[in-house]
Amino acid sequence: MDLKILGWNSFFAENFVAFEENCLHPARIFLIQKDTYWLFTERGELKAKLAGKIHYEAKSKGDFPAVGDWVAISTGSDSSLAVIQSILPRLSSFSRKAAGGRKRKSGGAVAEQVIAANIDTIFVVAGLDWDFNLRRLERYLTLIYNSGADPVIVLNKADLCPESDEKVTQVESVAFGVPIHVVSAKTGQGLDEFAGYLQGGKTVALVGSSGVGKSSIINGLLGEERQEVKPLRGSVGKGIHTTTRRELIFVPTGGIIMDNPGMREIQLWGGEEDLEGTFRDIEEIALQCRFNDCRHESEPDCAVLAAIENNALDPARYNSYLKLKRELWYLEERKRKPAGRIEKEKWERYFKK
Ligand SMILES: Nc1nc2c(ncn2[C@@H]2O[C@H](COP(=O)(O)OP(=O)(O)OP(=O)(O)O)[C@@H](O)[C@H]2O)c(=O)[nH]1
Ligand SMILES: [Mg+2]
Ligand SMILES: [Zn+2]
Repeated sequence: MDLKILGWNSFFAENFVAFEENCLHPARIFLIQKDTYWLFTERGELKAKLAGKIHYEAKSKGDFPAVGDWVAISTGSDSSLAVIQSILPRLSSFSRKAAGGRKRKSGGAVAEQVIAANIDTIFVVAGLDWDFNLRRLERYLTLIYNSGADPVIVLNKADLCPESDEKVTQVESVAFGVPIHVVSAKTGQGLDEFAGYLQGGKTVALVGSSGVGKSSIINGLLGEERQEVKPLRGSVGKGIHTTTRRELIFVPTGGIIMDNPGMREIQLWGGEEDLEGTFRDIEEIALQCRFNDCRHESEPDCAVLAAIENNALDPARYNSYLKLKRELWYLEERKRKPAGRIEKEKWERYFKK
């Protein structure tokens, strides 16, 4: 396989020089099954294990390879089982906070879960039927702005919703400058618009709730029923995932596409600065606040609160902004301190008032 078609570029080549001297080969992970890593390489597909060194040195989940990662591998004499010796730096990484924090009440460290690495464009797929939620879109966009990939919004199932214009307008009001495509995996409407993102060497990923039609869109683009799709009579929207693995798939007309299981928990990972992209309108209004560090909660001469008063800003969007901001703040704090201490300090502050 030609590495360029796999997404190889000068960034990875520069970072690979040192490994090349050690006779290692470049490879890209397209699937992970437990401890087995499936790779695309110049010589075709290979199976690999992780070198013990990566296990020892990993400080958190985020230090392990993810689907989409470029890695440096050594191949044994029989070259059937390769060993991943190192992960190349990522051009982008789509991450969320690892789920399962609730059990660790005592406050373990927060961990990053890298869902996909080196993705150029992330498509947030929403259904024009039941799965339509602007607040969830804001959450996805915030994660994508943190990832370094470009966001695109795909509104699927256009065949079920003849009045899509109004929904497009609603989406436009929360996603500034983000391309929006109205498609139907069922009729094929709009699928040709994907071609622009899927040129050779480009990797795109589809994310969104279960049942919105991610796998159906991929099948439509491939022209074959490669991905399993939820049977029609199945209870759509009950949170049962049809797709259970993340995988990179070659599109015959060019590019690589990644299918994902539906995401139930979209726990933010990133910093408050990621909100700037998602809430450009609010950030712009905030330039008029009296205080530079205005939190837009109760400060005098707050332009954001004034905008809500004047019906220039939707209170639901404002609340979503505050909620995501608090979440990111809390995440920052937890990266530095255990959860128990943050709670304690919060109460101490409360009683001092
Ligand atoms: N009417 C209509 N139905 C669609 C369309 N796209 C997908 N569906 C149906 O929606 C259901 C869910 O589609 P999937 O492709 O399995 O959804 P998914 O997003 O991959 O779901 P998970 O793999 O669980 O995350 C299936 O019954 C599809 O046939 C569409 O454009 N129009
Ligand atoms: Mg699927
Ligand atoms: Zn303000």
